[in-house]
This record gives sequence, structure tokens and C-alpha cells, in this order.
Amino acid sequence: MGGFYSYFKSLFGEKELRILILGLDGAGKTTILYRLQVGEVVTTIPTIGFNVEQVTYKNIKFQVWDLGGQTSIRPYWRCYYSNTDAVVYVIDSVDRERMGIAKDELMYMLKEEELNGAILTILANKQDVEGCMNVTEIHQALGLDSLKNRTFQIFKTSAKKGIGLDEAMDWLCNTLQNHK
Ligand SMILES: Nc1nc2c(ncn2[C@@H]2O[C@H](COP(=O)(O)OP(=O)(O)OP(=O)(O)O)[C@@H](O)[C@H]2O)c(=O)[nH]1
Ligand SMILES: [Mg+2]
Repeated sequence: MGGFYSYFKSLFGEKELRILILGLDGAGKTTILYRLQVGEVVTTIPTIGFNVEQVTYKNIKFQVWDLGGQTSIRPYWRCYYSNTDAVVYVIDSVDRERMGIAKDELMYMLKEEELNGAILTILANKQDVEGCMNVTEIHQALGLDSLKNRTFQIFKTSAKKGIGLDEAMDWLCNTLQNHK
């Protein structure tokens, strides 16, 4: 019955796509999740564990998982990797000191076999803050030129001001549809 149902679901293009939002603590993951879901900035507290919400964007249904980014929680990210269609990796563009850690965590994550087919969207968030690193600097600091066999794109965003998220989601939707 379940198989029959999911067959019809996929026939009508209603399959929910699974997105993980990852990144270091304080990068803005939870803010982005709720910005996407309710279109507003919500007050967040550090995520211990995860938040999961259904988000519909341009008629595509997503199941979006926002995982806590604290050092002690990061080892649990891998428990959520299977069947992931896309990873949204959020960077705090102001946090120059931890850019190296953000890079290491990203590269470590991308080595996981379960994420081999996952599309990567990198959000250089907090672009509203003066003196933040720009996209070119972040691209370089993360060593994105070294990525092989990975469909990815980097976008500048401000979850606070609502800038850049539509562009990133448009790219993600188009890319996911072309990957079907
Ligand atoms: N200036 C600015 N602040 C932001 C932006 N996005 C998020 N923040 C703020 O950054 C802080 C952390 O945001 P969260 O969304 O809770 O961060 P998180 O990535 O979910 O953090 P963890 O749950 O600990 O992993 C909050 O005070 C947000 O309001 C942004 O684009 N610009
Ligand atoms: Mg959070």
C-alpha cells in the first residue's frame, strides 16, 4: 500500500525533498529555516538537537532539517545524512576566526558516502554586518575550488534582512529538478 501510494505521489511530483541545514553554531541556520517557513525573523535560542519543518517553495515540498551546530553536537550530524537531496551549509561571514573550522567541518562532511549525490548550497550569511567577509573571500577560505564531482553554488545572504534566500532557493529548486 505504501509503495503504491508513494508511486502515485512521485507520479504527481509530490515527493518531499529532504534538505539538511548545517553549519557552525550561531551561523544563522534556525533563523534561515523559519525565514523560509514563515517569512519572518524569529527569536532563536541555540539548537540542542534539531528542528524539522515542512517548507513549500514554488510548489515543491521540502522536509527541512536544521541541526544544532555546537562542537559537541556536530558528531551527530551524520545520523541524518541518509536520503538527503541537498545540504545547505551556512557560514557566519563575520566569524573570520572560525572560518578554518567551518571549512574542515564542510570537507569532513562531504567525504561521507551517504552525501555523494547531495547538492550543496553554501550561504554566506550575515552579509548585513559591516566588515564581514565577502563571497569571494569565503569561497577562497573554504577552498571551494578543490571540490570535485559536486554540484554546488555559493550565495550571499542576510537572514535578518531577508536578502539572497530567494535566489539560493531558486537555484536549489532548478538544480534539484534537473537532477531528477
Ligand atoms: N546580523 C545578522 N544576524 C543574524 C543573521 N542570521 C542570524 N543572525 C543572528 O545570529 C544568531 C544565531 O542565529 P541562529 O539561527 O540561532 O544560529 P544557528 O546556526 O541556528 O545556531 P545553533 O543552533 O547554535 O547551531 C541570532 O542572534 C540571529 O538573530 C543575519 O543574516 N544577520
Ligand atoms: Mg539553531
